[in-house]
Amino acid sequence: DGFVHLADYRAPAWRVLHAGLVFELDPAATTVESVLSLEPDPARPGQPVTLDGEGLELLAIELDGRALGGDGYAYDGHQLTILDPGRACELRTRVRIHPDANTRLEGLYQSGRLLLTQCEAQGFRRITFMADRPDVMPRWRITLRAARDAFPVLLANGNPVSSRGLGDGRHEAVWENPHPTPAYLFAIAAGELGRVTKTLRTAEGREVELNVWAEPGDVERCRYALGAVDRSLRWDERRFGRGYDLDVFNVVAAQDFTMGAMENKGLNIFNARYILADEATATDADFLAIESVVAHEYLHNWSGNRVTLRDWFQLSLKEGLTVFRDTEFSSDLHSRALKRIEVVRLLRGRQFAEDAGALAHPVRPDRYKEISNFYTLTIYEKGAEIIRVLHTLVGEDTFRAGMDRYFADNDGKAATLEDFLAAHAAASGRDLAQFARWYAQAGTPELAIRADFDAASGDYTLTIDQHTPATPGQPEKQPLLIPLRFALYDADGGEITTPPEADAVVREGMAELTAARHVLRWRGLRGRPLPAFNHGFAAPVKLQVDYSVDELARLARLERDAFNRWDLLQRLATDALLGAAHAEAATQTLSDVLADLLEDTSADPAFVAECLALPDFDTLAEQVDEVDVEALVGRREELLDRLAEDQVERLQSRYEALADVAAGGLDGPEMSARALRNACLSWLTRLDPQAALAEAQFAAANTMTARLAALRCLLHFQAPGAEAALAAFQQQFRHDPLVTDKWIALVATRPHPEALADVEALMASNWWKATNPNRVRALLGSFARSNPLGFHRRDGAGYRLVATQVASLDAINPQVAARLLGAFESWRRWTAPHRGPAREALAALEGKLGSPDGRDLLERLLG
Ligand code: BAL
Ligand code: ZN
Repeated sequence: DGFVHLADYRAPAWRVLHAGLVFELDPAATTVESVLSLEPDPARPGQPVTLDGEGLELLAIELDGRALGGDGYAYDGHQLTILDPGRACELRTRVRIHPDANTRLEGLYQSGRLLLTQCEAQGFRRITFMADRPDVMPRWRITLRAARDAFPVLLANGNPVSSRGLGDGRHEAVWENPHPTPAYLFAIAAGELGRVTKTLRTAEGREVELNVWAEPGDVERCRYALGAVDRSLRWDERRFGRGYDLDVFNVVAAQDFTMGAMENKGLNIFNARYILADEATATDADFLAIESVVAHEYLHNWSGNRVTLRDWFQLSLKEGLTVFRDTEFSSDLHSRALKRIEVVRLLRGRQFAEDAGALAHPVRPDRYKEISNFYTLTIYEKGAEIIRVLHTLVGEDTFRAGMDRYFADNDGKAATLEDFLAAHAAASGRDLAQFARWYAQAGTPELAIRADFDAASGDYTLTIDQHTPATPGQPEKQPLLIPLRFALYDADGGEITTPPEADAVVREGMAELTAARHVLRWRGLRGRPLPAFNHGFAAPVKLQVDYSVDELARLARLERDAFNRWDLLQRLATDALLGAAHAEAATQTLSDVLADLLEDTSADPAFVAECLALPDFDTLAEQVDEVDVEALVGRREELLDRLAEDQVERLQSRYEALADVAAGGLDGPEMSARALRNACLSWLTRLDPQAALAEAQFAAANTMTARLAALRCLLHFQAPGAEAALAAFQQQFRHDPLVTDKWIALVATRPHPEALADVEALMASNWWKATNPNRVRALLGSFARSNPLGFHRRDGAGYRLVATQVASLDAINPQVAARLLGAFESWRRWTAPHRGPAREALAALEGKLGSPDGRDLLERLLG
């Protein structure tokens, strides 16, 4: 049926104990000589050796020193099969590959003047033959040879062993990776690279050299990333007791890279946007993203590399866990509340939509056609939320004990989610069978909570119904184990701490929901209490609780949990936009609370800025049955206009007062000041685009954070100075692809149907580079995902543009194309005038996509 099924998993019949590779590097034609030490599984005798190899030009093949003739092997362009040798043996092959023709950016490819690799998930088979599956984990010796002038630096996984000149202007470097490592973690990087470096001693006493490499002109912009590597290493020692295990840790920045970054053993390769930064070219958000992605990749060294995956169905075992770990890292180093807000915005805006749309899938799928299509928000972000649920249930100490056990029991192995749960079950003494359903069931659970108060008896009852909607292939759902935090406030604002009578385990303000319905009952209360739920968003669910506007306003003052205070404002804004009955009251209350916040100079300005940021279009769209794009955008703009009018003096005063702190520097208060200042600027420009405030900020800016925010205001509110500012910005940064991506994304997201023409003009210009994933995402990704008025034009031109580009990108880089196609995931919920053109644009793609990635996605979108 074209699917790979989890149930069909078989251990490999042959293991690869050691891989010795020799590369003769050349962009046009690289040869790879490979010696694989193969060993049969004694339990499965008589099996042929089958190795993956995608489109390789086979030059030579020998088994145990003897050339194999045509009857000894078969190669069909995808798989190499060798008749059962009947014993452990050594297979030597030589192949030729063509990095300069590799626009997929999988396997070995050229980026500028560098040669680089990307192997996860199945790129290694494009380099040479291998059992390209994560449960085959050889040790590696990698020899790189190349012309010294073009490729002075030669990097590979593991530790450097030796280097020497070869005469003829060529040289050689040998690397050894002593840890059993699957092929998806293989990496090399070669070319003219400079570095920033630092040597440190780990807690276990190992001297480690940390290097961050980039093309020579970019080296100075690697310093922040180097610091982030250092902080990540120390944090993993402290918080998880995990040390680093090689003599070097290398990171390389690449301008052409499909993913964000890649955790290859000892040699992380990064999209340059998650490495290169200084205050003149990177925003505060960029700095924080860099730190978190650096941490993510570093932390994979244990959660992913030392303990790897048995098969790709377990992808979230490393990705969800590592997102949980990098999120904890950022929360420990900066503001936990702000990090939570950032994550929840992503969940509600994007992951919930994915989990409710045509592409919904469980965190552990049970079948796939193309694994590349499963590097999703569900695998990553929902996967991390599930780990957080476990953490909430068992607490930090028991969680740490479970992690210690998981690492100890599975070190050097290829593990499953069952191994992970077994370790945590043992450490906590809990049965995690019901918890495991989180991995099997797609869809966002909904909790509907009804409150009843009997004034005569003082009995107060909360009835909590749990429901998970149907998703593709999963019509029926079972109840999940959900930890629901709650608090009850009495009339004086005090917290009622008496535990309820309950048909669920209840402790310290948390109920463990396990059934479709639970009832919590308090007796003899003096008045109707005010309940609050899900503090810190401990459970990744949708809550349905009826609150009056007065109750929301009271809660906004009572709740101490910063996340919940922010969330109440989101709720007020949502009611103002979608809650017909009390929309006006909600608007007024929201405005009053925002006024208090803007006047509260003791509150973290970044937190105030988050409160000013209303739920985005995606988050709102996720909460209505049918998405009327123009109406939703229109209502949101009206609300913003109204709120801005109410606050104009406070906005002006905060904008001015924060100017000095915001002027520069990367400390928390400085970033916070810029966040609020830019939020104020946006609201003030909205009110009066003619005022020269944004123009002045643009002209005076000495950080990219201030400059880009001003440019955004000018462009999006179509202010008088917009064109001149854009031209100046383009000119100033024309040699910097990452900064160029920034203005391109601003043009592509101008909230107007006419933005389409600007996108088309850019595609016809020299700025367009279809082979560069960052450029494609900046222009088309931003347009499709973050410009509702442009993408959803009534005439269907937005859909046609994106679909047409998906077809041509599919032939260049299928993963980038497939990701773009995902912008249609919710198309069935769009109103009829949009649904028709969307369906037509998708149908027009049938027969036009050559890649399995694109075909799989299109089939699911139309299915
Ligand atoms: N493993 C792919 C990139 C990442 O998640 O780190
Ligand atoms: Zn990852």
